[in-house]
Formats: sequence, structure tokens, C-alpha cells
Amino acid sequence: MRPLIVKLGGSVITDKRRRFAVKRAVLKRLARELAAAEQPLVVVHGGGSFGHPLASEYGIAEGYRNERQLMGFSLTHRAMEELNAHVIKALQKVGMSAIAIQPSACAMIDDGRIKSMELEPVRKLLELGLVPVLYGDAVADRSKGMGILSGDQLVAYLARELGASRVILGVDVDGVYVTGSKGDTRAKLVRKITPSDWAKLETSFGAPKGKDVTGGMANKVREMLALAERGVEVEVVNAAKPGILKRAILGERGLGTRILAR
Ligand code: IP8
Repeated sequence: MRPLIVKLGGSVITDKRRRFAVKRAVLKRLARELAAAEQPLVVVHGGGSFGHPLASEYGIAEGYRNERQLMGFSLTHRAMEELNAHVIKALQKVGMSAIAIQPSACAMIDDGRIKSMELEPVRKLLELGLVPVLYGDAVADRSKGMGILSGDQLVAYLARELGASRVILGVDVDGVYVTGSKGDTRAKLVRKITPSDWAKLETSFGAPKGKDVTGGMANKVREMLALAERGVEVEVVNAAKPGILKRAILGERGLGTRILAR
């Protein structure tokens, strides 16, 4: 059976205003919602207040330039491992056999993009019935020395390589918002995005908020459009609202923003 890939956004499971702050109650609820999945499941989570502030402070995404970044790389990865441990424990508590997969140990990027990744263990563990849990991470970069692999790029890559049936991105808003045309600054929720309307919509995105080193919502949509073009259905839903992620997992469509080939 083709797997379902679910991303838990960093802003959903952590408090972005405080470093290393997990939203425990939210994570507990999301674990229960994930447990409703009736097909093989891969979970990916973002960095939130664990990964982004450190990655930004040490300029990890810009590549290796000075020795100080080595400690930054080490700290960023360690922070992500800590957040990952919280996610794994929450999933185990609801009876899910979650297994952490460390991206920095099996993925190689080049100028920020995944070039290779050892996925044989992930495939086998999925087949056995385990739930692999991956995360955005500090990883080795062939040309730049080091970089940040976003959870979104990871989701797109895994979906392609594992032949996912569907991707659900859980964020802390109702979907993808754009600002209106000329002077109309009100944000509008877009229900569906296809490659052909993206050129027009792309200009309506502001810069990512806060310390996000991986490009925010516009980058998310870009990664997902490439996936949609390959025939994988994607939906961005509000995982901060109780029950929405579960309904999406159980097959409901149209709860947020759908990203489709056409
Ligand atoms: O939050 C980035 O992952 P994302 C992870 O999915 C780090 O963009 C280490 C900043």
C-alpha cells in the first residue's frame, strides 16, 4: 500500500516565540489524530523554535565559512534531535511504533538540494509497520560544506521516492494565504493552487516571518507544486485546529489549500 506522508509544521508543535518550547498539549492531540491513519504513514516535522533560531544564528544555510559554524551545526542538529524525541514519545504514548530517522546521517545535499538519500531502511521499516519520523536537519552539503535541509524538501523527496499516495502538510493557519492585487493588503485564503496559477500568486507572498531559514510558505508551495506535477495530491491544512488533521488523514479533501497538477 502506498504511504501517506504527513508533515507537522514547526509552528504547530513549538512555540516560535520561545526557544526550545514544545506545545505539549498540541503534540499530544496531534499524536492521537495521527493514530487514526489507516495506511502506512511517514511523519516529518519542522524545526520551529528548536532548529531555526540556531541555524540562523550560525548561518548554517549559507554554507561553511568559519570554524564557529561547526558548533552551530552540532547544536542545530542536537536541538532537532531533542524536538524529534518529543514527537517520538508522543506517538509511542498513543500506541504508534515510531522510529526516528536522522536525515543528517543518510541525506546528502548539493547547494541546498537533496542529491542522494539512503532510504532502504525506511522502506523496510515501513513495510514492517513502523512509522518513520524524519525532520528538517543540518546536513552535509557537497559544494557548500553544510546546509539546512527543510522538512518540506524532505517531504517532497520522500513522497517521490516512496511513491506516496498523498501528502498532508499541517500548518498553524487555514491554508495558503495571499494578499490581494494592487494595494489590497487583506490576506485571502486560496483553496487550490496549480502550476499554472502559481506565477501570478507567487508575487503575492511576503518574506517569511521571524527566523525561518528555509523560506516559509512560498517555499513550501514551490516544493509541493513540483510534487503535484508528478501526480501526488497535496493539501495544506490547519493542524492547530483540533480534528482537522485527522479528517484529512481519513480522506476528507478541501479542508485547507489543495496543491494539484491541474
Ligand atoms: O522547519 C528546518 O526545517 P523546516 C529545520 O521544515 C532546521 O523548514 C534545522 C532549521
